[in-house]
Amino acid sequence: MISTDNSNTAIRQALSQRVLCLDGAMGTMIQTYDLREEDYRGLRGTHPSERFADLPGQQAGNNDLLCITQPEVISDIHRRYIAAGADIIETNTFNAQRISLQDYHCEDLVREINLNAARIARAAADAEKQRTIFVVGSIGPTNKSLSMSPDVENPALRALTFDELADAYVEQMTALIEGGVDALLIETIFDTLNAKAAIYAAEEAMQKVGHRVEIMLSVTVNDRAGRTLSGQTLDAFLASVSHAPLLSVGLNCSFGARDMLEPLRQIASRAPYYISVYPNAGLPNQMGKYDETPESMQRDIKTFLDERLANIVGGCCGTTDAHIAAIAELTRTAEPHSPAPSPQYMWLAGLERLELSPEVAFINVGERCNVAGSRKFLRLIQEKNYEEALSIARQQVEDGALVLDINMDDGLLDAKQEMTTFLNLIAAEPDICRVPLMIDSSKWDVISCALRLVQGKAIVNSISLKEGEDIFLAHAREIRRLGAAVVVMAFDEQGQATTLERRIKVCERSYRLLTEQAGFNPLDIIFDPNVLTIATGMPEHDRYALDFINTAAWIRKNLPGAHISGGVSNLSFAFRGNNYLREAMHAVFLYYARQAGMDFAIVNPSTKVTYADIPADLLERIEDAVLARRTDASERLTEFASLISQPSTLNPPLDPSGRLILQEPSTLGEPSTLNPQPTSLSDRLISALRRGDTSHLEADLMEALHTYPRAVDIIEGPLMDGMNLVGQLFGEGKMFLPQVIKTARTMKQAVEILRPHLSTGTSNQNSTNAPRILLATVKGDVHDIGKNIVGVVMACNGYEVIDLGVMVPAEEIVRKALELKPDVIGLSGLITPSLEEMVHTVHALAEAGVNVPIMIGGATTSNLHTALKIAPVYEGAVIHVRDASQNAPLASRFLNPSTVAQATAELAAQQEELRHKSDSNSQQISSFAEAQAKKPKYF
Ligand code: THG
Repeated sequence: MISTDNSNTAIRQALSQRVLCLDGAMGTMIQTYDLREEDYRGLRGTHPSERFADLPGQQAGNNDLLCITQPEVISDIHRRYIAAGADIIETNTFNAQRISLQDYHCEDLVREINLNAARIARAAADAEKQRTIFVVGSIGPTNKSLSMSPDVENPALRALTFDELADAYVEQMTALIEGGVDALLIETIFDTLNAKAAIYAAEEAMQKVGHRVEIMLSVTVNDRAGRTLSGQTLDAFLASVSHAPLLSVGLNCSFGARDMLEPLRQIASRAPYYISVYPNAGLPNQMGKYDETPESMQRDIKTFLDERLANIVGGCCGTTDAHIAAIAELTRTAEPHSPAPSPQYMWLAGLERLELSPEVAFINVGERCNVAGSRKFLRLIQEKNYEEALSIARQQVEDGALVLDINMDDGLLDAKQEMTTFLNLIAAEPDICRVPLMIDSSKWDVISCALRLVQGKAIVNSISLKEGEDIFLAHAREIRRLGAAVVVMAFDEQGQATTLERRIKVCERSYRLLTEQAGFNPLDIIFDPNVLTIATGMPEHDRYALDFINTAAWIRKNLPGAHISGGVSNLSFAFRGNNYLREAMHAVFLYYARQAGMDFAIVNPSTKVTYADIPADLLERIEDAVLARRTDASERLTEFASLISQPSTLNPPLDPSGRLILQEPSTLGEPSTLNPQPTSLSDRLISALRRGDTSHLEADLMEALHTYPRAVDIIEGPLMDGMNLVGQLFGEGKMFLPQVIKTARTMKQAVEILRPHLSTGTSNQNSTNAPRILLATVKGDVHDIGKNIVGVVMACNGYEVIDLGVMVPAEEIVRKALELKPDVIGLSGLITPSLEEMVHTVHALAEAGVNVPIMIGGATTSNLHTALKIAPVYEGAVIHVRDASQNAPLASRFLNPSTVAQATAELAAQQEELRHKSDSNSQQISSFAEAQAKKPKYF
């Protein structure tokens, strides 16, 4: 067993004293060497070799391969960054795991690339004799998401499993550690579950090599709402990775430095680690070049350092050694950031964080998604009616549940499979997965599988000492590595603890084992001292509730940090069928248990009965039973219960003095809904789309069919208005991506409901053939997250989507365009060289006589570049699309005969204006000679 102590690494010591400078982008620097296909393959260079001559596909762009084929180039880049003043250099391994390398048919080179990369960087670092240079292994996210489905038809699908990703990372990280890196930098995190897989893998890799290195995380904030692409807030992200022994967390990539200030302040104020920040050199401009000069970036990073927000600063996409020199200069005098104190309260997370602060005080966990605790939920799962099963989850959140318990344990169900399906479906519902989940199962394999599916910080329900210490500890350690809190039942080898003494003994023993041997944070431990059924008529059961309450008080006093929970509905099983009485008992129990320190409870969140509302005579009898105040308490309560005639009523009839009127039937109306529907039909449709709420969609659309002249008018009227509103809210940061996708799915349902009513001959919504969109990531580029999202959104909008994948050569796109005659073509690309490739592709399409609208999207693309470089080579419309929420409304404008003329004219005018402006601006650009004179000198 190797030491878990990281407190003395040299990099940690350096960070305690000063701000360190991280190097800049690898890609931008590689571009300065103007490498060609033959160079990537190693056919040319200092040690030319035929080894990779026959690798299929294109290799230009496969930067990680250069660690084998052009080590001098990589070494030279490290040397240039060190000369510029970097204290930390990153290995050239951002994509060097088998999942990404598969795109280049290089998956068998993982070990060699990473070993080489680490050694090249190490050698460059060690060659510097004046200063200590640290080497960190660059670990990218891959282009697959563990939390989001790649397929519109199937939100439960995942392109990759946690274990596949973790295994790929273990392979990469093992080689990096062996090659001598000081730390692993898990960077450009867009999905926290991917990062959790990397953290999990890092632990395993360190165990394998028998050597510990530091772990650093860097997240990418993807929209103006300050969330990750997978929808988490930064607070939720921090909570979800808080189990890892991190050296630093921070931000990279994103927009330019200026837009990082707010999120940086947020993360720096909360995270109990050193803080890193390494922005892009701004957003790519029309030429695909990055606008921020070393001076302007220096100014922005100086504001971070002046506010003492960072310990590590550097550069991401678009930065070069000139930028790093400017940044390094700042670090010489900058005051380092002091990490925030460790959190005082428990952190849990879904898409949002839940902090158990004194203001929250109490967490009610919704019990209804439990096949063992709800006949209705069981039936829905048996019938695979997931839609309605999800609505039970949603209703509980609306009713105020702060956490949702999910339990699929049933003899006739495949619990693991059902858990997987349901958790993946929940992940696509932002109004449900906003809250943390409680994974409830008595089967370890169900728990361990479930923890690999949730990106947030969940709670495991439960583990116990019933099978002895070894299993208890093994499970606890695994839960910790997967980043969850845990409910510990008061069971041991002898069984369920029912007396006060035994409950205390088992909880105390569990606490010691968890904190002293499994490395558990006491704040992440929740004891369940067993809520058992009272008033059963058996005297042995009389003290069950009271003993729970007293155990809770003891735990609060003696086991610092730990929490207390219980399944409250168990208490009243003796009164099954009498919901009012049951809920009244629960209210009384919670009233006393909360005072004793119970701060979690698994309950039905829709309960309406409160302690204060219970009529005095009933209250007395319930308190007698809960607090074991009389030996005949159980009898007296049972007697009272039989007098309450309407067993299921929640609002018992009271007389004017507040006493129950017994034996009077009463009826209970439907509970009023929390969100009243907007009144006008079009408002209702727009609102349904915006909220992704399909519950009234069918009825509203049927009504619309009577109001609007043609079905297509509904799509192009209120539904498109809804999509536009979503696009606008997304742009303003008021909605985030999972919500946009949910909206798109609602649109899909709407289109499907309307499809039988769409007559032929109308614009793009055609009952016989749906409009067809051809999508491709252009040659040289393997990024496809954005393109895949567009595919989902367009499919939802009734388009037939033909996705040609990544690295698609222009000829292939032309061939498919001629063969399949799409109504619109979407070209995607993330890296700068893709801009040129897009010009080439669009030109080739034009040559082939294609003139359908082309949509351009991806990080480096811009309105300006589209207007200046792409649109002029094409006869039809070339439309730049800012984000995936815009594709459908834009496409519809260009495909609808009644709007196309205006849309085309507006686009032409807008692009003309951009070209004109750019013309007049270019007057100020320095002459070639001036530019040459400013050329940095490297050699
Ligand atoms: N401790 C912990 N976890 C738990 C429990 C616990 N998980 C399961 C359970 N106990 C808590 N959940 C429920 C859920 C429902 C009910 C009781 C406990 C319940 N259901 C109705 C009944 O059985 O009468 C069924 C109603 C219906 O079918 O709709 O009471 O103690 N850690």
